[in-house]
Amino acid sequence: MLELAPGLIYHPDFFDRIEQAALIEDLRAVVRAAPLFTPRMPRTGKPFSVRMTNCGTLGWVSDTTGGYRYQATHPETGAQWPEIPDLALRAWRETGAYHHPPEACLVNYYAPEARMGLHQDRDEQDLAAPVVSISLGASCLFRWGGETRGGSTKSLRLHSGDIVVIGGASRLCFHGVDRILPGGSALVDGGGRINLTLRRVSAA
Ligand code: MD3
Ligand code: FE
Repeated sequence: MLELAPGLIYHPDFFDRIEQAALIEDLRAVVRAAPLFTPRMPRTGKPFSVRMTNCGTLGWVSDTTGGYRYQATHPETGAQWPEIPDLALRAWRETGAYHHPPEACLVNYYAPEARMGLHQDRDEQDLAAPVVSISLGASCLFRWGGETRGGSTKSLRLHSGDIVVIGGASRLCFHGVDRILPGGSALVDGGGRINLTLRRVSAA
C-alpha cells in the first residue's frame, strides 16, 4: 500500500482475479434486485453519464425533485436496497480502519464513454469516516486535487482489484474520473468499469 497524500491510501491489487470475478457475480445479483438508474443533476436535470445503483441500508440518489441525498429505497422501484456483498465488507474491515460498519455501497457503472466531473463527496453526516473505493473491470484515469476547486491536481490510473481509501486530510478533496482506458481487464462486459464506494452516512 501507498500513501498518495495525507489520508489518501492506495492498495493496488487488493483483490485477486478470482475475488474480482466473484464480486462482479455478486453485483449481477445486486443489479437484478436494484436496477441501474441514471442520476440527474439537481438544478439542471442534466443526466450523469455514469449509471448507478446501491446496496446497504442507505443509497445515494440524485434528481431534480430531491437533489443529492441518501435514502433507504430505490428511486424507481421503491424497494429497499440489497445487502452489501461480503467481499466488499471485508475490504472495509481490512482497509477502512473505522469502527462502524458502512451503511451505503454506491455502485457506479461506467460504459467506455462515461466520465465523472470533479466533485467533493460531502453528503455524508459522518465526515470522520473514510470512503473506501473498489475498482473493477476496465482501468480509468482518476484525478484529484485539494479542498478547493481550481487548484493543482494529480492523476493516477486505477485498475481492476485496486482499492483507494479516502480519509483524514483527503476526505473532502475534489476528485473525478477523466476517462475509461481501453485494453485493461475484460472482467466487465463491453470494456466497462465498475466502482464501488463504501460509505458511512449517519453520524455515529
Ligand atoms: C477523493 N467515484 O462515486 S472513487 C463517487 O471511480 C466517485 O467512480 C469515483 O467519486 C469512481 O463519488 C472515484 C473514490 C475516490 C478515489 C480517490 C479519491 C475518491 C477520492 C482521492 C481523493 C479524494
Ligand atoms: Fe466522489
